[in-house]
Amino acid sequence: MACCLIGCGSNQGARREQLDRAIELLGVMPGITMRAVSRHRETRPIGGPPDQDPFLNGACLIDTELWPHELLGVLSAVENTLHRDRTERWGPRTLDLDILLYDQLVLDNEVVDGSALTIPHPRMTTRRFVLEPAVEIAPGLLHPLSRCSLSDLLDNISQAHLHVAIVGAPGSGAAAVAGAVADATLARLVQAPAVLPWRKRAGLPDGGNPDAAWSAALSACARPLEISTWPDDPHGTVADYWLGSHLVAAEDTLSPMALGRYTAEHTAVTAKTVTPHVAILLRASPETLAERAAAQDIPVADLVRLQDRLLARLRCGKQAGDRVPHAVVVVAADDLSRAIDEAIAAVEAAG
Ligand code: A4P
Ligand code: MG
Repeated sequence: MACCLIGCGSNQGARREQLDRAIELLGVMPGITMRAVSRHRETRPIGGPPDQDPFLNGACLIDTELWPHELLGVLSAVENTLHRDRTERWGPRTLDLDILLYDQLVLDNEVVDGSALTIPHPRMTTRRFVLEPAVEIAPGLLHPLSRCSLSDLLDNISQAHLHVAIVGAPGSGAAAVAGAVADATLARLVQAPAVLPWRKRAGLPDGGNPDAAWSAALSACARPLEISTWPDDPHGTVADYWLGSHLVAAEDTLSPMALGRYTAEHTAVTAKTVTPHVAILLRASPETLAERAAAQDIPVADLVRLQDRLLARLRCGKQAGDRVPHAVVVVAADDLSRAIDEAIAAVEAAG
C-alpha cells in the first residue's frame, strides 16, 4: 500500500463541481482509499497561453494498491470522464490530476506503455498553488529529493526576499536565462564576476597556480552574495551562478590534496553567503552538449560529466549539506527561449 499525494486543478467549465466529482470518482476506484481532501483555492494561471482563466487548485491524499503507472492510467481516465482536452501543454483544462508524491519513490521520466512518469512531480517545489493545499492535508510528508517536509518547502518559497540561482554547465545559457527571469520578475540580477576555472584543468594559460585561480574565482563570486552586505530586494534576486557549482567542478578537476584545501576554503567562504532558495538547472541533451563542447574546445565527456554531477548534487537536497537549495527545477536547455519561459514560470509560481 502506497501513500500518494495528488494535485488537482481546473480552469475551464464548472471548476468546483469538476474537482468535487473527480475526488468522488477517485474515492470509489478499486485499489484507492481517499484519506484527506484539501479545500480548493483560486490561483492565477502560471505559464501557458496568455489570458487563461484563473484556476481552482486543491490536493488529496490517497492510499493505493496501484503501481504508479496504473495510478496514472486511473487519473487520466477520470480526467477524460470530465472532458479533459489535451491539445495544448499548460492550456486551459476542465481537470488536471497530477501525481505529486508516491511514497518516497523517485522516477525520472520512466516510460511504460508510451506514458512517461516523473515522481515527485518535477515542478512542485516552487509551486505555491501545489504546496499550499498539500500542506493543508499533509504538512509533514517528506519530499524524497530535497529531504524537506512539504511545510518546509512552502516556507522556503515564502521568504520575503527569494534568492534564485540559475545553474548549468559552461555554455548552458545561464546568463541569458537569469537576465530574462530578472526582467520578468523585477528581481535584482547578480552576474558572475568570474568564470569557473574548470576549463583550465590542462594548465593555466598564464602559467599561474591552479589552486590560486580556484580561490580567486570563489571569493570574487562569493562577494556579491555576502550576507553582511545583502540588500533588501523587494522582488528578490536572481544570480546566473551557484557557488555549489564551483565545488562540484573542483571535485572533478583538482588533485586530492588541492581539493582538500579548496573544500575547507569553500565551506568557510560560502558560510558567509546567502544560499539560494530555488535553483533552476539548465539541462541540455547530449547532442546540444556536443555542439557546445565543440564551440568551447572542451572534450564533450567533460561537459556531460559536469552536468550530471551538478544534477546529482542538486537532487541530493539536504543530504548534500545545508547549502543546497531546497527547491530545484530542471529545465530542458536545448531551446533557449523555451528554457526562459519555463524558468520564468518556475519563479512566478512561487509568488
Ligand atoms: N507526467 C509525467 N509525470 C507526471 C506526474 N507526476 N503526474 C506526464 C501526472 N502526469 C505526469 O500531462 C502531460 C504528461 O505528463 C502526461 O501524459 C503524463 O504522462 P498532461 O496533464 O496531459 O498535460 P499538462 O498538465 O499540460 O502538462 P504538465 O507538464 O503536466 O503540466 P503541469 O506541470 O502539470 O502544469 N497554474 C495554476 N495556477 N494552476 C495549475 O494547476 N497547471 C499547469 C500545468 C500550469 N499552470 C497552472 C496549473
Ligand atoms: Mg498534468
